[in-house]
Amino acid sequence: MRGTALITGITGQDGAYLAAHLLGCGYKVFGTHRRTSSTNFWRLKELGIDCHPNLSLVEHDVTDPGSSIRLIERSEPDEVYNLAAQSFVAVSFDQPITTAQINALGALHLLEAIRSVNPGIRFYQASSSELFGKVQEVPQSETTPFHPRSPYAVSKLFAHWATVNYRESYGLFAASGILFNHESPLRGEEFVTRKITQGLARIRLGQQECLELGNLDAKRDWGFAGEFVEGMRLMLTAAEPDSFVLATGRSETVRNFVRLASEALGMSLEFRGSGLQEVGIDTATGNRVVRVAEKFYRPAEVDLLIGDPSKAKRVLGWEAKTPLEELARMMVTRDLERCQGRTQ
Ligand code: NDP
Ligand code: GDR
Repeated sequence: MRGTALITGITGQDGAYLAAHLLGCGYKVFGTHRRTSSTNFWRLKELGIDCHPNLSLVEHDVTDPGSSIRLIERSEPDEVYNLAAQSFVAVSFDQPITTAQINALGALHLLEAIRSVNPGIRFYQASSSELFGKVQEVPQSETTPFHPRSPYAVSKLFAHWATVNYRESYGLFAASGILFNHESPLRGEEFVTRKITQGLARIRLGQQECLELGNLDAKRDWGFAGEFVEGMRLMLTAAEPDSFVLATGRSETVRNFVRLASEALGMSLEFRGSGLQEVGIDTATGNRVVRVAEKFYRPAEVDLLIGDPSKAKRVLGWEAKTPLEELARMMVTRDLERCQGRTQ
């Protein structure tokens, strides 16, 4: 047995991949999920780990400080991975306080619980490239100044600095992973890559006419989530706690991701017009399959993210391997299967 890991947010994309990775490495894993009226374990099922003998699922909400202490006392982890978050940037503009309570105070509750119960526990905080926000430097690395552009990013900035502060003040092994966007067939449907792969799969099968998107010019550094979670474990098994950027080093526009996903489906799209008038035409049918809708624009946008992962490569031996073309193909293939009603 490698030790015991506690993952908050195990029902999410990264929580599921991380649990599968740690179980594969021989860990005993405790995963937290929120009390809801219906269970949300579909990702754990897709990865075939929902009934794993070394996985225990426990109810917990990171906004409850007392239950965070009891969680740490009862699970007695060697490593805590704090992935729980209100992770959708767009929603954070409508729900800034809930976002801060979960993302900022939630992390602090866990750090306090670790400090009180067992300061020897190693802590991973899921920080984000959204911290960089307004472009200051290209590519962005651990030394690039932060300029958050959303309530989500502001809340994550608090959690990042709290992690650094508990490392410096109390000597906790507290690591912060500044991860650039990472996607997979298990990505939530509202995030742009999955919205695109699911929408195009439905269009391909005649189940949907058109896909409405917001800012097609935004550029993101997209990697495969299954590889990024391996970097999280490497941060907690490193010699020293530190902050690390995980990224691919390649950035593409949302428009180009639409092109890659449509090519993986055997479709060819041509974009015409600009701004809110821009449309994507299926060259085989002449149909307008992509439209731009103002409601998907954000009050403040992060225009360009491209990461410099060289420190992670040098210190942790981590690097992203899956090209974006392969990631897009993986996602559309799974969405086609789902739309056709096949589970495997
Ligand atoms: P998801 O949105 O897929 O998962 C978030 C998880 O947090 C879900 O399990 C959710 O539970 C849980 N959660 C939400 N609120 C609470 C709460 N109050 N108490 C306990 N759990 C809660 O996100 P990802 O898996 O994509 O991301 C994981 C983490 O990494 C997040 O912190 C995110 O902000 C961060 N991150 C993600 C990146 C990415 O590209 N994916 C990049 C950089 C950072 P429920 O299922 O009940 O909603
Ligand atoms: P992001 O991911 O905000 O980068 O946060 P998202 O996929 O939501 O947006 C990426 C970019 O695409 C643009 N966009 C759209 N986005 C969505 N969701 N829907 C649309 O219709 C649409 N059209 C254009 C957005 O404006 C944006 O520029 C993700 C989350 O996982 C965070 O939790 C994480 O911290 C960061 O990645 C790194």
